[in-house]
Amino acid sequence: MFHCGKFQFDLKRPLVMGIVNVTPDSFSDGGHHASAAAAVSHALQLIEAGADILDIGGESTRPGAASVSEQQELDRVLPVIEALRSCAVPLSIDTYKPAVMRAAIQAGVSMVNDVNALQSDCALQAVLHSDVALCLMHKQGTPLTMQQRPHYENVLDEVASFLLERVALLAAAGVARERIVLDPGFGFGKTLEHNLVLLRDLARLQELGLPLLVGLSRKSMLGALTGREVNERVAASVAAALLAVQRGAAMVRVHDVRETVDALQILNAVNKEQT
Ligand code: PT1
Repeated sequence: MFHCGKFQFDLKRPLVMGIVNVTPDSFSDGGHHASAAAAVSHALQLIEAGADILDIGGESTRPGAASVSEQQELDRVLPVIEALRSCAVPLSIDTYKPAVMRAAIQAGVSMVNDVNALQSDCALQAVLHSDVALCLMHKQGTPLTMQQRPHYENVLDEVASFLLERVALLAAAGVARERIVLDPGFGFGKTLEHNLVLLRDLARLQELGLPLLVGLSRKSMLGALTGREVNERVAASVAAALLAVQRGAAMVRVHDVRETVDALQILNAVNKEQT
């Protein structure tokens, strides 16, 4: 069982997390979704398309992205959370800032998705006395510089031991395992080869015994493999999501919800026949 605020999932089928960006640089049309109203209407479309959960983010963490102030991030995400709080699916806040976590939990989110794995000062305290789910992600470096010279002796071992360490810390603080999902952090301080190794051997991370979340949607890794620009990576993203689920991912974080749901329905039908 995966506990996500007042929601629960048995994880018998993979979950689709729809991405709701409230950042002006997120879309090629120069900030169309920057306004809260546009983000909300985009979010409602993702629910309609079959999203199981929505991940709301007010600061881009893609390579080279600049950080935004706490206040700016709050101004972006809070109106969106408030407008969506009574929608049919749980809301996740994509943030590494403790103040944003606190405000988002107060406003009704069911999950905190932290690319910094709750390593910021006070991040653990911000989530401890709540019932929200927690996504702990691995990264090397910070978004501004992480793609400059990623280096690992063994990327799988290093990602696994980092995540295990973070889980142990949360367990020691009294966080129930049912609240935790783990994410290898595709594209966060990884070369194409590192990303491919992680995806190829994702099943090894399953041995950590917690659900895995995978975010590959439209990432540069897919651009490197296909030669396609970011908005032309839908097919590659769907293929990557399908491969991730086949290798054990419990949840995929995607832009293209409808297409991903369709693909997973085929996989689910085929897998059902096996049992
Ligand atoms: C992710 C993720 C995330 N990715 C989780 N949260 C982003 N849990 C934001 C590129 O290489 O994978 N897991 N929140 C977006 N980050 C990136 C990173 C976007 C790399 C693009 C790239 O293009």
